[in-house]
Amino acid sequence: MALTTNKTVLSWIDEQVDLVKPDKIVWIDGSKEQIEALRAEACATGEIIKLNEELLPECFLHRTAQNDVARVEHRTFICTPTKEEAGPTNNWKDPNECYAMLREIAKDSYKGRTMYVIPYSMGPIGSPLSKIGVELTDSIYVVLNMAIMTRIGKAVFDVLGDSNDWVRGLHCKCNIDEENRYICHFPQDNTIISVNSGYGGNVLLGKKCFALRIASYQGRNEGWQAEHMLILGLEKPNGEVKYICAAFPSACGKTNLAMLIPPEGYKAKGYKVWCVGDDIAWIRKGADGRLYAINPENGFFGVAPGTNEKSNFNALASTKKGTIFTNVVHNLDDNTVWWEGLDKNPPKNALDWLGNPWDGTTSDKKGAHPNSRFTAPAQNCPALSPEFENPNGVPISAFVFGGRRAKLAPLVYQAKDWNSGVFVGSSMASETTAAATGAVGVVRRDPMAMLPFCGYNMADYFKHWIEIGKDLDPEKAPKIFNVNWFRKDDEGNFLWPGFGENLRVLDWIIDRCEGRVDAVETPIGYVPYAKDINLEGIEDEISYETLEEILKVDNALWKEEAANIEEFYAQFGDRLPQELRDSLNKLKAAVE
Ligand code: GTP
Ligand code: SPV
Ligand code: MN
Repeated sequence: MALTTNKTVLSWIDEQVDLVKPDKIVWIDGSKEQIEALRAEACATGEIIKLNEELLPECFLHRTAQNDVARVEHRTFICTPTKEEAGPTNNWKDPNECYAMLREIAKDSYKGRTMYVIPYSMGPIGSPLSKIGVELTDSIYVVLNMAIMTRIGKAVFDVLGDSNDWVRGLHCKCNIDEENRYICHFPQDNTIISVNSGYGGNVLLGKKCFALRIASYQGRNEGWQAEHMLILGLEKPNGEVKYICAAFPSACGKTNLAMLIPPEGYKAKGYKVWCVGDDIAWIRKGADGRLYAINPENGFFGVAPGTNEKSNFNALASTKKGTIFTNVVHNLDDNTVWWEGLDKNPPKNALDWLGNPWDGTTSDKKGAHPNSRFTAPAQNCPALSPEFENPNGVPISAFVFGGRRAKLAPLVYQAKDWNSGVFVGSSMASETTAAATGAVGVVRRDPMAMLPFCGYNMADYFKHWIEIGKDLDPEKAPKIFNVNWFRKDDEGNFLWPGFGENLRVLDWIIDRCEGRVDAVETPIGYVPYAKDINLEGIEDEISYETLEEILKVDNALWKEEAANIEEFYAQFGDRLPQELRDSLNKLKAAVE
């Protein structure tokens, strides 16, 4: 039975039904009974495996196809009427040609299958900052993941009413054929079509496709921002909480930072970190003239490898109930899961992420895929912010950019003003990770961590950032910073201990926002005096000299960097905002 009378929804679904020809249609109402029935059905077909109910209640394991383990950036398209609107950093297809191609692929693909209709809200249902989508899928795995990652069910349609303001999403597994895999966005039509994949970012259409690609386009037109950013609240001993949004590229530490546990000394003083979000932020100016952010998601789709009690206690705790694990090791002895970096005891009797026998010691092959993930309910997180459901979001004090740079960028620096901050974000670069298919460890420019996620011309996106700043009272505008947890020595060892210790840097950032600490002025911005980064308790992990080393700005290296940025900027031609060109010229002059 249809859960809505909204004509725009019903007629669109009719069209899709005509195209893909499902055997039956199931409307997802969000009820516990329906979810349980779907879990049982997916267990019966082997699509998911029920894990140990005592140790991991309501948790499941899923294995994707071997050729379908990460986002596919080269098969992701922004289908705006002109190529210029998509810009030089996006793949583009003509919308009409793309629709025709996709129709051919999707045609009859639900034959013998069920169409699930998922109404979902990105952001708290009914919040003025939230938006609604409907995803059609032939995958129970997608339904179960969307039920964790978003707010789903009938209440969403109730809020939508007769409105046409919702995002259409069609997902067809087809044959998981790599050669015919396409993740396509039609920003002008509020439409997403994803075919031939069953992997997270390609098929959970509320996430990257809607909440970043489509939403960034909507945000530009409507005066707000959709960003690839975590949101955290830093509580000081006096009880005051300051909020930070941070953009790091995929698998560069957002989940870790968002759920950080303060080092012992800080904990004792009363410091706490509250997690509002670990991947996406929707940001809008509030009535008081400050920027406010909500997390549009309702769960965490986190990188499993490396997650352990020490590196991210809160993330691990979040996975203990109601979680779906994808492409990790299946421990057959106790029917639980394992991944590299969980602990030092790989199971002896296990299956690897492909489902092949694996014993953790004799094989040199990894047991879990490097991009294996957990889908965990946000409510499980012990550090979840009390503001998580606040429909108006949280006020932002600082924006932080960062990436993996083995040599160049100092541990932290502050941009001199908003526009220089936009320059810092626009020229961000990072070594690539396993989150997308393709080479790993190659330095690429990834502006604001949005390279794979910007739904329109990146130069116009930069312009949007500049415009947002013009509209803010500089006193109320978030201050902008850059961090780099990934500086390495010549042997390839990380110089900064990272993880929980990153609080030491956040503390400096908030002190800067409050005007409580001086800094050294350099060609790239304000860098801390080494004495102002507290090393108490980690002196055996990092010496004062090493700290000084990773705070240094090497003009010769920055000269190269500036030349590199200029090269990157060239592709945007005249569309690049003059403000960024000015910032680049200032940097060039300063390091000369
Ligand atoms: P997406 O979900 O892909 O957007 O990524 P994310 O940014 O949330 O990534 P996540 O926090 O899961 O980062 C995972 C990787 O970053 C793991 O390999 C971690 O070990 C590593 N990492 C996170 N924080 C730190 C840190 O402070 N120092 C070092 N050296 N590595 C870190
Ligand atoms: C990322 O790659 O940035 C992710 C994971 O957060 S995915 O949802 O697959 O895009
Ligand atoms: Mn991400």
